[in-house]
Amino acid sequence: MGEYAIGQSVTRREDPRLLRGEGRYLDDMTLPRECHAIMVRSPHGHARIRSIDVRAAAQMPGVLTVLTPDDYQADGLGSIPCDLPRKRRDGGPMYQPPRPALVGDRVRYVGQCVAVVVAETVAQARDAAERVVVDYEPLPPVVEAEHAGDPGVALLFDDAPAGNEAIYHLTGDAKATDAAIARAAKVIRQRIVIPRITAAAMEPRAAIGLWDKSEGRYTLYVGLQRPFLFRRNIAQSILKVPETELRLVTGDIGGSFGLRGSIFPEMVLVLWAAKRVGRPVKWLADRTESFAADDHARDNVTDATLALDAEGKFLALKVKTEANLGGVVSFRGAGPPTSNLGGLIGVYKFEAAHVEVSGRLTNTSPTSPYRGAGRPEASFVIERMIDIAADELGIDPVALRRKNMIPASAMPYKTALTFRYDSGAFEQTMDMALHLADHAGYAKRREDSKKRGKLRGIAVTTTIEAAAGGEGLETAELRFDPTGTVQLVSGSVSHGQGHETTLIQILCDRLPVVPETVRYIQGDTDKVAFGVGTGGSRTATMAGSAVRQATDKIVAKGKKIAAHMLEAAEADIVFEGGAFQIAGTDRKVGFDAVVKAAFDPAKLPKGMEPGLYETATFTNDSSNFPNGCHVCEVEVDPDTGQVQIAKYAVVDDVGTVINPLLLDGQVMGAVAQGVGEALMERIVYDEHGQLLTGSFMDYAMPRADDLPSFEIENNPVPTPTNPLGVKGAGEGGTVGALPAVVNAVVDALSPFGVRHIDPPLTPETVWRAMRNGGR
Ligand code: MCN
Repeated sequence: MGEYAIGQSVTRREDPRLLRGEGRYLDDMTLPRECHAIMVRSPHGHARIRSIDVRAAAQMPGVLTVLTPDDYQADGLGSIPCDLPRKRRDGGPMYQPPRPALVGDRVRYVGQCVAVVVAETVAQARDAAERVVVDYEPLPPVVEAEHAGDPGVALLFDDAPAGNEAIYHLTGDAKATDAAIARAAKVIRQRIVIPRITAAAMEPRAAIGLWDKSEGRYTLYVGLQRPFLFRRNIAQSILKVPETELRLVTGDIGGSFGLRGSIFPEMVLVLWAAKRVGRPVKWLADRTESFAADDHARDNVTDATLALDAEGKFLALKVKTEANLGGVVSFRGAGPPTSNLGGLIGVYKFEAAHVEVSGRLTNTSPTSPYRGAGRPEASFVIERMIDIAADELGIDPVALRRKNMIPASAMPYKTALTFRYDSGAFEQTMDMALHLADHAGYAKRREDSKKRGKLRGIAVTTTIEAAAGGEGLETAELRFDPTGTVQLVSGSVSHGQGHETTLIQILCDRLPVVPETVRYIQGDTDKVAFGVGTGGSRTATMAGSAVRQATDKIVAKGKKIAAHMLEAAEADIVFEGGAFQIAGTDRKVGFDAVVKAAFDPAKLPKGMEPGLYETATFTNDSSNFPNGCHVCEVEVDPDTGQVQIAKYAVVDDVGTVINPLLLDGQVMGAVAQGVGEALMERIVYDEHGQLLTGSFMDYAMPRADDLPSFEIENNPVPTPTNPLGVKGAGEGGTVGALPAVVNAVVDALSPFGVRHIDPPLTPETVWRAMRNGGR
């Protein structure tokens, strides 16, 4: 308690060792007798494989084995599934193409694994990989979802549905939406293109596979988000062994952002190769390999229609999206285009909404969730459409938002599109943001910019997203020692969010343990009984509530023990100030004494099991809805098109704030990712399916000097959907930043007649927009 409690800005326990270089990332691990794998990857976007000849490679120095698709098939290994089933156009199950970890018939994107070479050293494996001869017959590729169904475009798989459409998803009320559009006074239509981006985590993807002959089981060391989901799928669907024959272990993770939420072929290949060669097999991607072979994200084209009445009241939103799934449907690939569509109508009242999504296969790397996973795309559409509408109707964009906002008094509120908002004070949050950003002083700042020859623009955008939904459980376990120290075991996995600090704060908020002595355990399927993991901004909600539940169980058992020690009735015992006390008296026993007694059968009530270890599984049946308001000001250089973010303010409602310092870090990092997406990041394939952005020379990442000093405040409205009142916080910044930055730039360019520009707003794009009015 005290300093280490909910609401305190405790500095991260993780940081000292990470900053001293004492972290244990994947590449820091070396196992005895370890050898190395290099993947032979497709250089073609689309090609038939005529033959694979590994004879020369197998003779190279240091080579232990070269494994091919035929070996894969002969060993009976399975296909990597898609874990989020959806539907296809005829209503049947979505099309799930086969996805063996090595492909032998036809490659469908640059970087797809065709063979794996295992050698004593990385250099030897790399040399040998260059001697693997694959005879390819190039085929015409398609790289854009919009064109995947064009006449003459081949199906990527012989049994794929027409138009390469693997997923067809509908939501909302089509009839009511069309009726509202038909009677609207004003109808705004806009095509919006959200480019393909990539996570580019600090430590590229890596994996070590181990086969322990004496135990008769596999161990996979890998950075991941969901240990048990991975274990089940890899064991059952791919290796075809019982779950107990696979252990997954993760150490420190150099960033994930959704990337490590997918099962990748390389994970399977190192396990398989380890069994084949009888030694641990390590694989570490280099950066260029990551650009090609990591799952990418976003990449969709949306046609949006916003209908308003004569007073500017929103009536309906209609959205049709073509989403690019890539060359196969990834493990979580069906999620982003279909899972967060409720966000399309934001924090606003609508009569009706309707969404139609086509998910199409193309000759590009598979797409997967990336920070926000559908949420920034949704927020971008609505917030862009509102600014266009405000411009066309001549209404102030803040006033238009205010007019249509769902009032706090309407909570809980069932929206016109799937979501049921539990709580939130959207208008108050916007007003706080306007104040924080000194919105009133904007006109003067714009004049100052003008004097310096710069164009200034401002945007006020709101955000809302679903957090902690879907996989509705998480676990926590508290294992006390007789001396009062404790191990906190979490089913979740941190990739840099600071879970160790956060969850120990929740523990210490309730129990008087010494924070420094708490040992935190995560990410090892042998040490953790079960859990779900991290994603969808769920940990503070789910793992946090599980820790709270586990502390409640400790208090409940402690009361029984204390009652026995104090010779009082259990009902008379209260737990206050870190001690168990007989209510209304000064007779009490300290927490430490109760812990000690818990391990001494002689001190326990008759029939009580000794020990003090409690597990808790928290379940929820609904998401919570973190929301906020971003105010962004940009300065544009009219000569070069260079955009500078001049000012950025955020007010967030993430419910109860567990750690304001860590929350600020989450918001800043997330906004930075949104800024990158808005201004500079873009994965590009040419018409031959070749990847043109294969390094940081071609793919721009935001750096510190691209960002201003952020102004951040909170407007916490605790959610009733969990015992802590917390809402998710890990993604809101990214969700809000994409529309905030783009809207601000469009505002700055409005004197040129620019109505819309698709990101990324590189200097060239902005410069051209100024010259041709955005067309
Ligand atoms: N927090 C808080 N109060 C709240 C909610 C959260 O103080 N009401 C703080 C806590 O410190 C908590 C952190 O924010 O540890 C994030 O909590 P939460 O929103 O529950 O999100 P998760 O921990 O489940 O993290 C997932 C989220 C997602 S989906 C992506 S993607 C993402 C992100 O977090 N990837 C990250 N942040 C990341 N940060 C780092 N450093 N690395 C990543 O890969």
